[in-house]
Amino acid sequence: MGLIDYRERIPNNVGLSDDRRLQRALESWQPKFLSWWGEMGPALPTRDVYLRTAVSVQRDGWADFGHVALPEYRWGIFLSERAGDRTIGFGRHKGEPVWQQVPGEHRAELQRLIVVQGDTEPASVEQQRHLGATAPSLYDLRNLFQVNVEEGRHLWAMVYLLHAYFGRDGREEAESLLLRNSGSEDAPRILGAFNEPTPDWLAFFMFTYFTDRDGKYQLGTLKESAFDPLARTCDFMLKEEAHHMMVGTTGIDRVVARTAELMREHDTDDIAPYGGIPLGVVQRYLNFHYSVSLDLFGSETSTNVANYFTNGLKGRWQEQRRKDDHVLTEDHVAVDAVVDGHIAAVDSAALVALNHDLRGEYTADCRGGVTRWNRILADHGADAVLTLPHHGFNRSVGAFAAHHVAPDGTLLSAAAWEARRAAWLPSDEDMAFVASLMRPVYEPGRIASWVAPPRQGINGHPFAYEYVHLA
Ligand code: BYC
Repeated sequence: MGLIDYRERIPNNVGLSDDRRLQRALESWQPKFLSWWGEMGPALPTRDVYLRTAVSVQRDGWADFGHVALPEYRWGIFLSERAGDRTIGFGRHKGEPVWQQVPGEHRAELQRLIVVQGDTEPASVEQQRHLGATAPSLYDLRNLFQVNVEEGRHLWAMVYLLHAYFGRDGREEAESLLLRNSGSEDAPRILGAFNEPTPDWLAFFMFTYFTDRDGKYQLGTLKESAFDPLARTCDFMLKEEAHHMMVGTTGIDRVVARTAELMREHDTDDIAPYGGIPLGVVQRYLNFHYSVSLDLFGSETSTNVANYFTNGLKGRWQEQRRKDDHVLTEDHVAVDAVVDGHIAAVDSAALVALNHDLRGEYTADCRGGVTRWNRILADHGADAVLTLPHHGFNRSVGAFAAHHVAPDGTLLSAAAWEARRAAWLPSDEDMAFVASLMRPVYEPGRIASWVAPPRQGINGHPFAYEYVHLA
């Protein structure tokens, strides 16, 4: 990078221009990041895109809008400012001052958590690489790129922590984050959902609703961490995460609204001939993305999570609002498991059940989405409803991984489950049909047949604004 103005090129509030060691680490990593972005980032050539860039953590600084050429996006490094003397809120170090450096005894676990988090960010960019070729509108295309550059920035956020606090091991891990790839046979991404393809825009909206929402909850637990730089980094990332979930929530809203509109107009559920996505297909996509995202919470009972909590590395969702001792050594909770061929609530120590606790918060949030989509259906006069499948359905991680659970929670034999697969999960025909609808619409103000336009544009601009200039 040569002689550069770090505040200008890499907006930051970590004193980068005065930190030679960090500059050197980033100078060697940044060209590799840019070459990864070129190879694995958005494939559609564009001249510029109307994007927001975080240029400071002040109220008006974290969302600076303008048309930007994608490779010139300024991926910055920001930690939320924290007022006062923060103390550790949970676990055996509760009440002690938070850590500004990594304690030797927790180094390996903290590094692992940061690497797992960091690995998901570039993975999602890779998964979404080809979606630009089939965007339903310029507005949606812009949102895709906004999500992509911010996932890129979240990668920078984790790489900053690895470079600044984990020495040589951290630098090596930062390089490896660019070497694993989504879906790769030899070097896949770490977590399952990040190796699944995102082949079409319905999958993208489901991913940004369900999988990004796991991100919200995991970041929410890391923002409680006793390791203050991690806590403050995650707190700032959550601001950006909110937009990604808005893309998912309103994306599915708009698909459901269009589907319901076509059902009413043609008085049939079979709206495929009219260029809409039948509700059954939407339900099967929902089933898939929800169940794959549940796997991201790990096993219902896990000694890893008990250790993370006890050692102060990872808290609970809204830890401060919990009305208990924040240590949990004496507490017990009921966790679902399969016992003697039935799903039953089994007593578990609360500490090992913290993945289950977080998953419960997440599920309650997801129910809000389903209620919202059902209201849209009802408003259009449709009696059909969408539902969230049982948490045991289609699981590869945890207590239900070895079982076959129907979306309604019935335990089945493997053969009975397989016989119903196409009714519950997207079939090859579903995917081929959705793929057939995916044709790009790049004229400002126009939109594809299968999705309703948004209620509002971005940053006060109308839907018809030229959000993207293609190359
Ligand atoms: N796939 O004790 P267990 C986001 C591994 S998304 C593959 O049950 P634990 C985003 C696990 O690593 C948020 N492997 O679980 C969204 C462990 O391996 P080791 C990402 C899995 O450790 C959209 C073993 O199985 N952030 O930000 O209690 C776009 C036993 O695990 C999976 C985080 O996840 C899986 N699904 O919890 C962009 C936060 N699940 O250690 C971004 C950081 C588990 O025995 N990560 N395994 O080799 C964590 O807190 C925890 O690692 C997990 C797992 C919650 C993932």
